[in-house]
Amino acid sequence: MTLLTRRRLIGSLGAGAGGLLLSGCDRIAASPKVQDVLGLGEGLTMRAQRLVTDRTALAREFAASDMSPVFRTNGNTMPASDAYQAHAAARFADWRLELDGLVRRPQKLSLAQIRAMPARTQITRHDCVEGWSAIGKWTGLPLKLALDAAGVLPSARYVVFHCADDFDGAPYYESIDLIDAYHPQTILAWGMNDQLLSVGHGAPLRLRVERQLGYKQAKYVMRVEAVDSLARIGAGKGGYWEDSADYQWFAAI
Ligand SMILES: Nc1nc2c(c(=O)[nH]1)N[C@H]1C(S)=C(S)[C@@H](COP(=O)(O)O)O[C@H]1N2
Ligand SMILES: [Mo]
Repeated sequence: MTLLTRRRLIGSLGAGAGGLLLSGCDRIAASPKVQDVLGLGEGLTMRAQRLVTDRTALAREFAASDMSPVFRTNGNTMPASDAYQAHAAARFADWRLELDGLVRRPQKLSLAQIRAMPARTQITRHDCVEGWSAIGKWTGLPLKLALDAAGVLPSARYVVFHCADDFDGAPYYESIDLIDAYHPQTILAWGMNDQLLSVGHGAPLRLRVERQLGYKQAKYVMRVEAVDSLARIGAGKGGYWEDSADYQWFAAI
């Protein structure tokens, strides 16, 4: 279901319930009790709307002149695995992004195929919990298009990003819910600041989920998996830092 239909659904549910009550009978609607109920309904609808609106609002986008002269790297800057390093040496020519889990049509996409798909470019601010920020330009495939190509099943609730790197043998991974997955600014970025994404910044593909903090921006994404629960992934909290240092899973900014 698209965000638009979701929003319409909530809107029409609210209008439907109100409409039913109002069209019923003026005499009943005039009684204080019924007015309470109507008031409550309206409040709930508004709160539901606001929740949805907040989740779908766009992160601020900046002008080229706002871009940081230096965008530092953080966390892992070169996955240790031989397989990754062989792919990097070959400029990811034989590398494939896997897209599987709760999907109708599992995909294996080459970097060339991904770059041939429609791309979005956005200049946004990256905020790391360690206390630094940087404004950079990201270009990549809207995650929605990748998910639509695979046909996400109705039972899916989250999207997991499996990365090539690890910390002491624990693989880096991250996850987001479907609202963030279908958000228009959520992209699998292959370009940064008008260049191909460097290894330090997560080549060949890294997640940009612009409404959330730095550690959610998974680098070295090898596999995208649609799941119905995060319980069986890693230690079950939805991400490497969530599992190992109790970072918040929902790291909205
Ligand atoms: N795979 C992977 N993704 C990662 C990390 C990491 O160590 N490994 N570090 C995270 C953190 S804490 C931050 S702030 C950003 C840093 O991205 P950058 O190196 O492009 O600045 O990547 C995030 N994504
Ligand atoms: Mo970070």
